[in-house]
Amino acid sequence: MSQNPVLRHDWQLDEVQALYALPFNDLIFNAQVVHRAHFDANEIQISSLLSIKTGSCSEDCGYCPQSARYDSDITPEALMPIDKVLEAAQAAKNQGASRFCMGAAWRKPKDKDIERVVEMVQGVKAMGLETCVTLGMLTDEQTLRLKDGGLDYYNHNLDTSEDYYSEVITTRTYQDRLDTLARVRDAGINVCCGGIVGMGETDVDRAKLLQELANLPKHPESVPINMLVQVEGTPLMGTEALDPIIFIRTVAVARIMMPESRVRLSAGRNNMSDEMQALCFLAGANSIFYGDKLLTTDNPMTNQDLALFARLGVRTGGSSYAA
Ligand code: SAM
Ligand code: DTB
Ligand code: SF4
Repeated sequence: MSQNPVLRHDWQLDEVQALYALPFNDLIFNAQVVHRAHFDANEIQISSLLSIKTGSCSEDCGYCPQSARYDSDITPEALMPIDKVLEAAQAAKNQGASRFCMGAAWRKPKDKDIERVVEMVQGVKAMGLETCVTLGMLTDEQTLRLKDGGLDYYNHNLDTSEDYYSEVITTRTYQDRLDTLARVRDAGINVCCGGIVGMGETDVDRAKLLQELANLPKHPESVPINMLVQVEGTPLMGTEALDPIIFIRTVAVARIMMPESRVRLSAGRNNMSDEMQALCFLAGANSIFYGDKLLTTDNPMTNQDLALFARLGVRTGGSSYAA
């Protein structure tokens, strides 16, 4: 359990729903108060993503263009050579990223994959970047190997509520995800865990997702809130778009429930106006994915993000390493 008395892990569903139901101005005000008590309100942390192994995934996540089961037009690629990964990390650092997140389209990695990923982690860390990987389900031994290799963060999302989960993914269970998250936490690796909204889930599902995240034994250090990126060929293509105000409310409720976590405005920014992103920052988001690509889909161009930050008077920062 967390030692900090401000951090709660006993949220009840009706309390989360009550936050969601606040008048918008009251919700944003409350989120700002919490945000300012824990963070510099004008500073945003930026992470860059790289897909180190793309496509041909055996899982059936209904949102994902990398599943082998769906006919999206991505080109599958084997695990990247280390020099190419380090080149991309250097470019991300030169553009100002403080964390480099490497994603692989695996259900679970093989032990020999872990050795190659550890080499990548060590190379990226040597550049002074924080490291994050997202590789699917892990065994105890693999988790400890990543920790010994110096990994800072592991990303593994709950994605949605336990109730809605089986509508989206059938090839692994919610409990499988919780088990991997517990391994990562127990190994002493920082946890990056959030979800996706706009997948056709209900208000209750969104509240339950946040309840699940905040009631983990320790809040994830990073909480990515993704807006579904609808990709042609995936089952979730054509889902009714989520009201942007509900997305902003989700960010604000996450901020209030997990006061010390970096809430990341994650996938979906390419379809958001500057004004909507500004409202997300006002609601307490203080991290973004930065760089022209997410894993396989487009993200805003870096110069567009830097221009928005300049207009908002936002500074980048938040790394645990010296710049
Ligand atoms: N294969 C690993 C896994 O699923 O755990 C790691 C990579 S996977 C692509 C990482 C996360 O990206 C998923 O858990 C999901 O939350 C997010 N994601 C994937 N496709 C997305 C989409 N179309 N829109 C929004 N988020 C997406
Ligand atoms: C997360 O929560 N979102 C990122 C990262 N963690 C790995 C991935 C978003 C992927 C969006 C679809 C794509 O580009 O393939
Ligand atoms: Fe595979 Fe991850 Fe995509 Fe699911 S989200 S299909 S596990 S790459």
